Amino acid sequence: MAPTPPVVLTIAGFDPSSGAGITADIKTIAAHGCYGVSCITALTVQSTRGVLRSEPVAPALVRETLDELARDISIDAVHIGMLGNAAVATAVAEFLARTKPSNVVLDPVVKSSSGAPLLDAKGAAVLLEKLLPLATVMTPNIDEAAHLTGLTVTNPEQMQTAAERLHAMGAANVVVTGGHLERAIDVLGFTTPAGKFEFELFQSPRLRTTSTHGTGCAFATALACHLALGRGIPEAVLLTKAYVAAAIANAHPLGQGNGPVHHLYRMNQPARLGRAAGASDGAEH
Ligand code: PXL
Repeated sequence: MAPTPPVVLTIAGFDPSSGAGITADIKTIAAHGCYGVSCITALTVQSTRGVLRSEPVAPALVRETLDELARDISIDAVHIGMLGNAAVATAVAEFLARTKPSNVVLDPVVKSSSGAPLLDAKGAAVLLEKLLPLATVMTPNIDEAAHLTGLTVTNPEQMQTAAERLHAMGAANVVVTGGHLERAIDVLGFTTPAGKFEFELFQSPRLRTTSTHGTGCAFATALACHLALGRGIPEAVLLTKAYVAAAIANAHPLGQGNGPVHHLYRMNQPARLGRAAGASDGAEH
């Protein structure tokens, strides 16, 4: 019998164009050789051209879905994306407090890249008060880091200050992603085994493309997969950054707006020569 892969639970919204949200997350999880289970927090009406509207799911449905999944399946990591409103965010926070899963990646989704609100103001307060202390790692982009801390965040020094502030607010580890800076720079603030909060900078050339829909979701979900696979946080961030860069670089044009990244780009890559027969096609990054 084949061994059971690590199970990653994604709690997020539904994007019908599958660039972001639940269906995109399932692709990312599959790309990492993990098994994905999911809980939808909100439906959105959107395409590559942007979000037209969103409708949160009843909080009781979220609570019951999460409880039933956790009763049935052992979950190795949780990814949290769009939450929609305070009631859903509270249901998710209560689930985490009740079941204490290891490896919780919190992507504090506040707005879509086209500017549509994906979390209301009360929801943002619940995220900061209840979810942030329960997260293993939080993955704000520079706009989300600025929104949540009230700081100006436009360069690596300010990204570090924002990470420090979010850590002081209760987040154990924080990656501030800066994909749209001149160079794609991510700043990781992480708690060492000795309890010190240290920083590491990850840099790569910025990719000039419009195929960027879903980069935040892909980043946070890939990070959850690497944690589920047992990797430490700095290594997990390094591999996650490489995965997202390759998913952007291998994207195909789709739609009239910002097209999706190619979550499953590895399926199009020829098998490497010289690999041992029967070697697993595992997800190295
Ligand atoms: O990228 C943020 C995001 C997250 N989740 C869902 C989304 C979006 C952006 O559009 O639709 C469901």
